[in-house]
Amino acid sequence: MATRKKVAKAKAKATADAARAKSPAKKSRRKIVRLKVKKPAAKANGLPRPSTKPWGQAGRALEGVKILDFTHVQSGPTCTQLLAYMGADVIKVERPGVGDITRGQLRDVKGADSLYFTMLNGSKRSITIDSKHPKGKEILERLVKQCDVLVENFAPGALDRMGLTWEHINKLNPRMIVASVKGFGPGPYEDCKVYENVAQCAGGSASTTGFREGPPLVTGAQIGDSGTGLHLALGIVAALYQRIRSGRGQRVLAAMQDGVLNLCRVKLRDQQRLKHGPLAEYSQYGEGVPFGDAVPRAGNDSGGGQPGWILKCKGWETDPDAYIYFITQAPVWGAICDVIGKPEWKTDPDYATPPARLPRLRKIFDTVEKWTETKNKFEAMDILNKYDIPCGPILSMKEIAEDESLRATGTVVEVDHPTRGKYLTVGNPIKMSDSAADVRRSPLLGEHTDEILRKVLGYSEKEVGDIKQSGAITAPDKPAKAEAA
Ligand code: CAO
Repeated sequence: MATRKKVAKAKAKATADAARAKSPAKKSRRKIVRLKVKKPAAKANGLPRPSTKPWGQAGRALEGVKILDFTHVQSGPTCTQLLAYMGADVIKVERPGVGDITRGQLRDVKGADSLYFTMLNGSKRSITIDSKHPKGKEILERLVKQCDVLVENFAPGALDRMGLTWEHINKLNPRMIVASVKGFGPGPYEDCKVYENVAQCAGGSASTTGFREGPPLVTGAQIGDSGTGLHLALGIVAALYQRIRSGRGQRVLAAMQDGVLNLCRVKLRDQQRLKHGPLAEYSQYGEGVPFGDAVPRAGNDSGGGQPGWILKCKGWETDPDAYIYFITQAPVWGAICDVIGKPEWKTDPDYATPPARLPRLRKIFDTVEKWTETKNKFEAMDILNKYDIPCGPILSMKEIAEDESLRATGTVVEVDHPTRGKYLTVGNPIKMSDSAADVRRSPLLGEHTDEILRKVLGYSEKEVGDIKQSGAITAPDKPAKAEAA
């Protein structure tokens, strides 16, 4: 019966083919079809045809990417929060009952997650899993199979001790990217635990920050933690792109020492320049202070070829932030002279050219300061900007928190949290015209455990019940005590 049907079908197809070959009308239609296929380069470079959807409605940049977020404290969470802002589904795995240690650090509202935690873990989902419990290990392995990227910043060796070695992960899911922040890369310090300031010191920042007469200084910007998180995010996105071609994952490592050094590269530049003579743009050159064999601390000297300094503005006696950064950019030297009431400096050979000014920077900035002290920092900005003189007010955190324009661009965002109420967070500093930032509040500890077990990992009602009974996702009777900050 089936054979007879097949023969009849084949006959019918042959008749139709013959008829199509004979009919000129049909022939031309076939031609048109061929032309249609040839004409538009629908998949130029293997890319799909440009979306016709309105901007911002074609999904977010990282939509569809699942991240197993095994990060804590600051460096790792910064990385995964950025990926979440860009649309990745970030599943944060936390220890039952305790969670990320920062939930309880520097608490300002009793009983609520700290701002330390909430500002670094927005737009993520939280699942609690005891990674050392046999059932917990099983759940983690399911997550490894489901996710695209595992991000972690445990102390060296901690992930291996959980049984999640690279070899094992790669066997479970050859497409998985395993991304880590560590304090140091391979070498004498690779086993060390590292926090922000250690990285600033080991990466060249502390030695080159501060005033010549004072000790090394750490900066307020978290270049070791958040800076390295940013580096890691870039590595992850590049690895995801490479995976499209290679089909396989890879390990991505961002060491905090390396990240800090990358941000201090101008100082390594200056270290090499020292071999060829003094660094003329450093104020100590003009002050006649000899250079040693390592790059010195340069106070508020600007790092580039255009000398700059921080100058007092009106009110500096009582307001610690009444200052402006002022740059004596060469192309606007004439305008600077006019504004500060020194028109004669435009032609005076001691001041008219950049090389002539270098040994006199202290005197120049003292004179400019006499002018800036007569204006508040915003008045000075208004005047200087009219002449394209590069400058910037020293903005306090209070002023930044209240800045309307930063709110308008989504760089500062207010979100609402169920236990602490409204708080400010930093949104995505990277603006994308077709991928609006997805900035949401941070999750409560284990808020999404149930939904992830069921919807992401496909556990049945009974299995979820068994998992709850097992103790793999709940706090032990006597919860581990979170360490103080
Ligand atoms: N279930 C069970 N155990 C868990 C767990 C979970 N869900 N999550 C973490 N743990 C365990 C780890 O397995 C580890 O146990 P072992 O030491 O027995 O292997 C333990 O918690 C502690 O992890 P840790 O050593 O990473 O944490 P720490 O507080 O002692 O150290 C830090 C913190 C930041 C110094 C260290 O993680 C580190 O050096 N990380 C790399 C560099 C880094 O990112 N530093 C920046 C931090 S931000 O300032």
